[in-house]
Amino acid sequence: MFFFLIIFGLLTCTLGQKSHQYHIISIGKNWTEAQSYCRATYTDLATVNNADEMNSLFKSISDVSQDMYIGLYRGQVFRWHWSLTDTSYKNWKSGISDGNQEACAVMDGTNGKWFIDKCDSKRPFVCFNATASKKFILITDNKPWTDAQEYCRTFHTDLANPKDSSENQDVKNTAKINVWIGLFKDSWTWSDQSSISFRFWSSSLSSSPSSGQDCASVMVNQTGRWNEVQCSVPLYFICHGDLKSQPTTKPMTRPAATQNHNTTSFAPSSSLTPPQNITEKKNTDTQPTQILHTTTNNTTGAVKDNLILVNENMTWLEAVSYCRKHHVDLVSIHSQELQDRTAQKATQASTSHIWLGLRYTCKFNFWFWIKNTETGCYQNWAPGHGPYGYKECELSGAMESTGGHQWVGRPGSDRLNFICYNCVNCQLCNDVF
Ligand SMILES: *[C@@H]1O[C@H](CO)[C@@H](O)[C@H](O)[C@H]1NC(C)=O
Ligand SMILES: *[C@@H]1O[C@H](CO)[C@@H](O)[C@H](O)[C@H]1NC(C)=O
Ligand SMILES: *[C@@H]1O[C@H](CO)[C@@H](O)[C@H](O)[C@H]1NC(C)=O
Ligand SMILES: *[C@@H]1O[C@H](CO)[C@@H](O)[C@H](O)[C@H]1NC(C)=O
Ligand SMILES: *[C@@H]1O[C@H](CO)[C@@H](O)[C@H](O)[C@H]1NC(C)=O
Ligand SMILES: CC(=O)N[C@H]1CO[C@H](CO)[C@@H](O)[C@@H]1O
Repeated sequence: MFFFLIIFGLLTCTLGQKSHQYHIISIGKNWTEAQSYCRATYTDLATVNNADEMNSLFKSISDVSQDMYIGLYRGQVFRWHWSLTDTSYKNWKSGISDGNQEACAVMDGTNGKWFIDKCDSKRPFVCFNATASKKFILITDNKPWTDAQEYCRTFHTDLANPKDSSENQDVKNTAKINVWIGLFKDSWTWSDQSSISFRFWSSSLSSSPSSGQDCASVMVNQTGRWNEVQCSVPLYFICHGDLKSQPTTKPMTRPAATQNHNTTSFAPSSSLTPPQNITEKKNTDTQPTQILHTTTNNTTGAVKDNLILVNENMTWLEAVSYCRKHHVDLVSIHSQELQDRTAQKATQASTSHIWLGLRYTCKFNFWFWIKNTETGCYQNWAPGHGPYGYKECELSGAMESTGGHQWVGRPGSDRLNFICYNCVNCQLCNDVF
């Protein structure tokens, strides 16, 4: 029963960096209900900044069977956006009348000034290629603006996006005729009011706006391309941001006593016989039933349900023995994602706290996870607990079953419910734990 811990990884934490987290909620809701749900539980309905984010989001939802809402809806006010990246540079012809309606921008090939045209007019265009030695390429086929954008995104990077007068001059010299550039005006607005210009519409959408289709969904059968749908249709949806009521955490610092040790050993008592007739709760989450948390880097396959709440009151050592006998181990939390899933299970415990695989060692004066990985940096201590908090020998880590689900130190002899983990898909286990 002896095992070794690599303490080094646990203590070299880079704190404060959080990846852009998406959460797929597989419950059908209309758009406004979905927005309320995301705002109550996370930050908001999802925003997508660029094609890379969209592609990795799409990879992580490849096993979801229904279309999903994102946070984009048709607003009242039309605003100019760049197809690729927003820049503040402007070079409009004087006297342009700019109504509150859809429009696209044309560059005058004789002087480089911009003017407005209907987006379905057919014109030649200039693409931008980030990897080519010649950045701007003239395409002389006449196309509507969206088809021109699609062409440039397929064969190059995007439509030309001059960010200053020198680049504008380059585009003009490339074109010499009137051409579309990557500037368009629409009324689509993000739920969190961010001004992100990125759009990922399906090319099969009709160009005339269909009445009442004022919300955007991700189409699973079209590699994540967006569709215009009626906001009253119940769909699955995507939220972003951290789970709410997640307090900020203090850094775990390396205590002086450990400077010369980067491994130690810990042996739970092997003489304990786990109690018999244990009742377990598997997959019994009732609210909301089918939440599937997923992050952009495709760990979805492994994370579905490998956490088991054991509704039995045991000491910390009994809990460790129980989990090792029946599953793999007591849960160790190395990420926000795992914290969220553990917290969700914990709400069904009958005790105020649940044991985690977290133990304090008097000998070296620090806290450690019994299952450690190099990636673990996440922590969620309640004030007065953890590395800066109250300490005594035989202290073990527990999570609050409700509220902020913060971690506290409790005497290992307390009797609490606990959460074990299983390897559902062992190939991916190292990604998760
Ligand atoms: C433009 O970039 C793409 C990659 O995005 C590359 O495959 C292609 O060859 C480039 N085109 C030209 C004309 O250089
Ligand atoms: C793709 O999904 C959309 C929206 O759900 C649906 O209208 C369309 O028929 C589907 N297309 C195919 C080829 O399955
Ligand atoms: C969504 O449903 C709620 C009632 O559950 C309703 O009040 C609201 O108007 C609906 N939203 C849309 C956009 O249909
Ligand atoms: C997933 O993302 C987390 C946080 O960004 C990272 O620590 C982890 O290594 C990633 N896993 C994979 C399989 O890429
Ligand atoms: C465990 O302890 C809690 C709180 O003391 C109690 O409500 C619950 O009934 C106990 N469960 C068992 C199985 O003894
Ligand atoms: C698109 C993609 O890479 N999806 C993968 C996500 O992970 C699961 C589980 O390993 C794979 O089966 C998918 O192919």
